[in-house]
Amino acid sequence: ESRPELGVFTRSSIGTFFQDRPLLKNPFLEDALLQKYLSRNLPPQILGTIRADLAQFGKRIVTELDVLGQQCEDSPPRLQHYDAWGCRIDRILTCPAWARMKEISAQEGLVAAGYERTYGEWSRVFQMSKIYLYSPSAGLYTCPLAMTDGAAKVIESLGMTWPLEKAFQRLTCRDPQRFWTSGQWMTERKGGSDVANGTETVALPQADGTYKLYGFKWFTSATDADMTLTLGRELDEEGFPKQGSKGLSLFYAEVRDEQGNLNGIEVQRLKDKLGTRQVPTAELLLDGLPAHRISSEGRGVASISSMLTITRIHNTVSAVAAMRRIIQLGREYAAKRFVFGKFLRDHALHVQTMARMEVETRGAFLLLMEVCQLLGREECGLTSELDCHLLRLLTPVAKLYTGKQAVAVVSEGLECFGGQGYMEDTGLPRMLRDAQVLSIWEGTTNVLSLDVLRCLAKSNGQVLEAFYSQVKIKLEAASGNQALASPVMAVDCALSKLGQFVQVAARGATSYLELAARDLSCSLARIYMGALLIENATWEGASDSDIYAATRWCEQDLCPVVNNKDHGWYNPETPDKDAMLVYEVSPH
Ligand code: UCC
Ligand code: FAD
Repeated sequence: ESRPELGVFTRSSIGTFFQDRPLLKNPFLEDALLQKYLSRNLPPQILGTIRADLAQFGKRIVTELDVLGQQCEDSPPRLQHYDAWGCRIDRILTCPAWARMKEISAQEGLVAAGYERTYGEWSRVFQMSKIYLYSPSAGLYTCPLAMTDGAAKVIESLGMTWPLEKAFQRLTCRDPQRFWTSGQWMTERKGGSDVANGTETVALPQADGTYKLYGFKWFTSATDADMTLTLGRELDEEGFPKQGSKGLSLFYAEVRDEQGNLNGIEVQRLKDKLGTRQVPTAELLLDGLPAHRISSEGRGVASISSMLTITRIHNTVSAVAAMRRIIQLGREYAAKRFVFGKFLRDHALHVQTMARMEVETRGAFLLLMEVCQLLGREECGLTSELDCHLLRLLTPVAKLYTGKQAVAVVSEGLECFGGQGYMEDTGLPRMLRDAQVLSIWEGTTNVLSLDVLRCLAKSNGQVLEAFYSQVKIKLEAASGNQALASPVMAVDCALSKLGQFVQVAARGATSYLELAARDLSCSLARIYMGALLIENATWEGASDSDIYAATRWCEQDLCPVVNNKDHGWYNPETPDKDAMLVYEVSPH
């Protein structure tokens, strides 16, 4: 019997086995669902061009952008308060890769594509597909792009009066030298959710009709932006700030003057964050920031809501993209990692784990694309009233549900790499740290659930009507398809339960609905995703895996709000019981 070669483990020799790393392959070519979605939906005359653009961009992600994204992570922004001669400069220093991302974003039209509308109603699907491929490699440059897109949308909605016309051109151009990014400064120390009561910033009118803003913005991301949209209060006749939501107006401000110095802004400090470390997020003192009021007086929140719609859709893009990327890497790794006598991909239990992640991702992806499709149609004037209601409802539903899914799926995804999934230099842990913010910024899960309630309540039943009829249309298209009989029945049954719940709940107290808001939003998400998976599986080009995905999705509780109601979770005594549980005092 030959002795093992012990020499390989001595001195500087550390063994001969090295695990092959998971390779990033062209994320477009690797994404069967995206490709099928495009083939199913896009008109033939644009399909080829869009596919070619995405395939080319996918290649660029692998060969160029992914490395830049990692550099953004490795060289986080810094704040330089003073120059060598003691002058206060508050310069935010970002790395060359971050600057390069700005140039590439302009060249690739990552914002522009949404406004050029080259592909008509499909322009948003095209733009968001591109950002979806880019996001996991973007070093979070998707954050400024989201706000830039949102600002362009606000300007387009409000109309292009001076100086907004110039800003709009900059935000939506493809010329890297002229391209601007925007901030979105809404959060102050007293409140990021409760903006109406949390905003202390005051807007002092100037003789020329402009304003100067004085206040403190507690979170401002991508603070290296060129301009921003922000909220402030005007003064009443006695000189006091007008209170509440109706006291807030929307302002446009340019962050720097022509010499590049900050315009009446002091950067207090940069935030020390769990994730999104690539992005500078700062606390800002506004000390006379020159600004233009761009909403009518007191219509600040309503006017910035179109920005919220866009940034929440971008948030959904990032959530789904993170799930898709961890699965792409995970399945690559599973074909290379050899344990217990076979590759991971041949261990049924491992593949079952990944299949569960895949089903979540498919549901999330289809909901994302549905929202993008609706947005694109709305922007081309092609939406019915029903479509508009649906877009209003599905935007917060998609944001809140996919934000939570992303954390769960990416966390499970890290485990697929074993200990390596926990090692910073693999680049994998960053994905989990970055995913965690998706359920916090742009409205937390609870706050968006209340937004869902508000939008249901405001429309006199029409929003829910839109939801129902869309789900029904999708189910009817699958009727007669034996392979889909079981998921169709499950969604139909959940829809009826939801209907009964809403009818009863609408007659109850507001507190009842408030307690149910999160479960209701979750039910809306699961039912709609079920209908979309069924619709996707009904297409003639669908595969067996599409049918299987729809079946698996619909085996879960699609309408948890009803089960939880039956458990008495929303009863008048429940809040006290919940408080008892949370605030139990130690007996010693
Ligand atoms: O977090 C932020 C940036 C992070 C970095 C960028 C990430 C990009 C994405 C990721 C990519 C990687 S910026 C901060 C975001 N902050 C929030 O999302 C705030 C969360 N809070 C809310 O959403 C609240 O629901 C508020 C602030 C909107 C509620 O405020 P009020 O004052 O209570 O407002 P009201 O009275 O409910 O609404 C005032 C008006 C109403 O219209 P009218 O007056 O005509 O009846 C509402 O219907 O605004 C309308 N409105 C909306 N309209 C309110 N929300 C909406 C909406 N979502 N859509 C349409
Ligand atoms: P709070 O409102 O204090 O919420 C605390 C908790 O209470 C949450 O769990 C929330 O769900 C819950 N809650 C609040 N109200 C209710 C209610 N009525 N019913 C039930 N539960 C409720 N903001 C900007 O304006 N611009 C930016 O660029 C920006 N960048 C950010 C970057 C990062 C990395 C982070 C983490 C945040 C950023 N924010 C930004 C702020 C972000 O939008 C807010 O943190 C977020 O909206 C929540 O507000 P808050 O922190 O005040 O939390």
